[in-house]
Amino acid sequence: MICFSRLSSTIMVASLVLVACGGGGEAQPTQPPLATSPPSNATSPPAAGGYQGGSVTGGGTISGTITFSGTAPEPETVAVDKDPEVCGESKEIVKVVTDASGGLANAVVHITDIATGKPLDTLGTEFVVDQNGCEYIPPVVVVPVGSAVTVLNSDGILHNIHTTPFDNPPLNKAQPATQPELMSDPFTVPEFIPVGCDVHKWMNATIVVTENPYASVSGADGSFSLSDVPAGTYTVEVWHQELGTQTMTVTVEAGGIATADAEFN
Ligand SMILES: [Cu+2]
Repeated sequence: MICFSRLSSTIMVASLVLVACGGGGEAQPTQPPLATSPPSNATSPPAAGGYQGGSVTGGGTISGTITFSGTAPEPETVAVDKDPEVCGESKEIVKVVTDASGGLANAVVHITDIATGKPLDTLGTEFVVDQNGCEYIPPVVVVPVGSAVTVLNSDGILHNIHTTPFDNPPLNKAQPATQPELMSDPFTVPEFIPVGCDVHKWMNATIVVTENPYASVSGADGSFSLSDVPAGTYTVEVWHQELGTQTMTVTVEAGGIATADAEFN
């Protein structure tokens, strides 16, 4: 478990206690404390360059639960000035989504320093974000380098998806009511890309471009799992759009399960 203190929007101090459990053996404390974490709005891409996918024998699993124990920011209510018949009269923007146990949804968990492992296409081959109810569903999409995203328009109204990347080609396309889907260009550089809509200002999503397949988004209960990880010691980053970034060091034993929980507060 990581204990994480959010002191301000730009300064964070983290401490770490990580439990790694190998192959059903005893839990054993590992890992030194973390270094100071980056600011809450910082994002860091997966390791730069050179990932090689192939067969993995005797791999292990990194799994855990991301939780939030602090006081969540009040949902923001935004008046709808376009398409209220589809979007509703107002939108409630919930920036920190948790379940009753504090499980934190929509956090990205990824290994940032892995050079070899399972093939990149184990992440899948089709990546979709839907515009539904004037929201992006899902709000976080993980895409391997070289793949594109299909943008659906279940709303059947005009949307204009507009990404603001640093390194990838931007996507800025009107999608009229009559256009049920469009395709982005392939994403070529690992990066966290903010996504918005020029028609509905509250719409918000993140496209996470990864060069390795060890990237996952926490579910509604905060859980995640990264499978077929070659034995070794890795840096695992947890990113949440509102809560910032934590980093932990995780050791995976052959055939084992390393538990990597993280807590934001
Ligand atoms: Cu829109």
